[in-house]
Amino acid sequence: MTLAIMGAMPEEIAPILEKLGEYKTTKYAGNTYYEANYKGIQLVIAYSKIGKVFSTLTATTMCEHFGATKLLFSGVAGAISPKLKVGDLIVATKLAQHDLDITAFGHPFGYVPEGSIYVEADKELLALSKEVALEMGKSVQEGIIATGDQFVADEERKNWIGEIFHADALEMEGASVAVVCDALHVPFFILRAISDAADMDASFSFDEFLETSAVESAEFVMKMVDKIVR
Ligand code: 3QA
Repeated sequence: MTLAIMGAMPEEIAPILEKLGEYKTTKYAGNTYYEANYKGIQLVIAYSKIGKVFSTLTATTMCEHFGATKLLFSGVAGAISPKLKVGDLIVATKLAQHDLDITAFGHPFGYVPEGSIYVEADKELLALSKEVALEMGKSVQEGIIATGDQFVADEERKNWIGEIFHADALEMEGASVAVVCDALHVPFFILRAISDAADMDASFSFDEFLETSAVESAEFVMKMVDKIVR
């Protein structure tokens, strides 16, 4: 089995690479992929670069070129739900693209023909994450994540995304990874630790908490890997 672990930014996968120590490095289509043997399974790890297009390329490459049969995403997100504070973890139950808009034709936001507004995460991986949360004594929220090619630093935009998509957090890669994995029938799991509240202070908060929140997320994802291996 090959398990993919993906992030968008270098900071999001650095804590994972640190845990592995030894790995093989391959360049492919403008990204670096790290392959390692971990407790008897193959891991392929990469950061995509920011946004839906790069994350689509990386998720596709991990599945189609490196043969990943499960994909875990680890990273940070902006909070929409006031219950989510910096450092808190959110597991996506389903994801939507908040910037996909053909409403001029009477379609709802996030929808295009032959697509769907939401893509649901793998139920088994969600169940596993509950076990991990219990064992770690961590409170992990499940919720809807909205994705778009925009760093949201605006209360109004954030609230709009929250209302239209019932989203609890937002980021820039989850839904595109979800679309790829869903289309290729690869079970996926998207985990994010909050780095900011997508408001006017978002960029400062993000800069301050990117690293610590990325570590929170990475530690949880590695516990997930340990569960999958057993
Ligand atoms: C945005 C990163 C992108 O990969 C999405 C972080 C956290 N808070 C967010 C918010 N709106 C949208 N997404 C997020 N990730 C980084 S842009 C700054 C890059 O700096 C999730 C996320 N409020 C690079 C140095 O110049």
